[in-house]
Amino acid sequence: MLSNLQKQPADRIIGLSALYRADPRPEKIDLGVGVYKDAQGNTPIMRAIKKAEKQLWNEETTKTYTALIGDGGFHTVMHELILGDTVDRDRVSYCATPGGTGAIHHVLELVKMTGTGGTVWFSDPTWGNHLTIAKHVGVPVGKYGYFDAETCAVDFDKMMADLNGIAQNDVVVLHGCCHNPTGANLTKDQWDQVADLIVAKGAIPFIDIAYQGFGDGLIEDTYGPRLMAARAPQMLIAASCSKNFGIYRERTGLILAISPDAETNAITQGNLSYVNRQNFSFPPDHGARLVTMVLSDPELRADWMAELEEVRLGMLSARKKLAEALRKASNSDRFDFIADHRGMFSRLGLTEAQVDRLREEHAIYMVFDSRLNIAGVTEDKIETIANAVVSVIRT
Ligand code: PLP
Ligand code: TYF
Repeated sequence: MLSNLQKQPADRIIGLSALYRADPRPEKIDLGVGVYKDAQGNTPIMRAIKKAEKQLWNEETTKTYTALIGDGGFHTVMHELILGDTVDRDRVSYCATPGGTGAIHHVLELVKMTGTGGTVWFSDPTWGNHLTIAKHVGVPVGKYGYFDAETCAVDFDKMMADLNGIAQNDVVVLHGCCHNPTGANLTKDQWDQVADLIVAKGAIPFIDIAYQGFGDGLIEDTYGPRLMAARAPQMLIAASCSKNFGIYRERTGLILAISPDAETNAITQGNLSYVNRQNFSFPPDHGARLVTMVLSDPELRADWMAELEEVRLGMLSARKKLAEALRKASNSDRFDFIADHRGMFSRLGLTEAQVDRLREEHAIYMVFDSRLNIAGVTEDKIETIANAVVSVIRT
């Protein structure tokens, strides 16, 4: 039986991490996988999370199951964090999942269960797992234009033209903030236009928010999701706590599904519970509980917000310095867009051959599509990176 299985394509980002680890060159620089690193190259446990963990160890009295959809306290704090007071709770269903990836998978399963057969539209490009999960779940997939390879900014005209062709009950996936892999994001005015168009078409927005607090600020990064939630009668959200709470391996994510009315919402909630039960019954609790503790305790929350802001500002400063160094090294403004991008990534617009040369000749690892992780661009490496990039585009 097992001999009938076909080989599956490997994840190229994870494959790149393995290549990096195996590289013996001491000067190697990792700008690949989207994991935050500090100036020393470590991925720290955030202070508030560590404190909450100690407190939990002391106070937790049981490890019995939570609910199939996870703990209600987690739903409440995450609703407040992402949506504020833009939607009434009686229209929102929740479902805790293993990571944001689990949430994406379950949302697509839920979409399939509706039986409308709508196409799920993704930005071109998007996070690779979006497309593979959609294929695995078996929903029809479409792509809308998003990125202008020439300017490395959003190609908004193309995006709107493509979205103009969507049908009622189609689902449009939007990155809530900090687009992965490009780093190019919609302006407020563009969010406004996209929301109007999606609502006018009777399509359903599906927001993937995995980097809240890494872009323009914790609340600023919810501009698009909140605007959409205020206007769309129904909407789906897959949220990840991996990055902004630094709890990657705890697998902490949440679905928030907004229904048109409270009666429909009761059915939606039952279906989300069903989806968890068919996949693995109860969701993981540890990470969700830490997030709940951090967000509910004013002191822990303030400390978490301060540390997240340090992380955000550090990446913003790295953007400015890298753009500046590339301006100097290339004697052109070709890479100025890096300072305008937001979040953990920027796509530089290099060819795959140039990315290969960066790795082979300079020991600089970025993803094949020339996406770099800005958290890896530490002060001591900026010049090296800028000079190497310029050398591979010149020769
Ligand atoms: N969505 C995007 C765009 C991501 O980049 C990630 C990152 O890993 C996720 C979702 C989900 O992450 P996780 O499953 O680790 O929470
Ligand atoms: O895009 C990234 O680098 C992160 C981490 O299969 C990641 O989102 C990469 C690949 C993968 C899962 C997570």
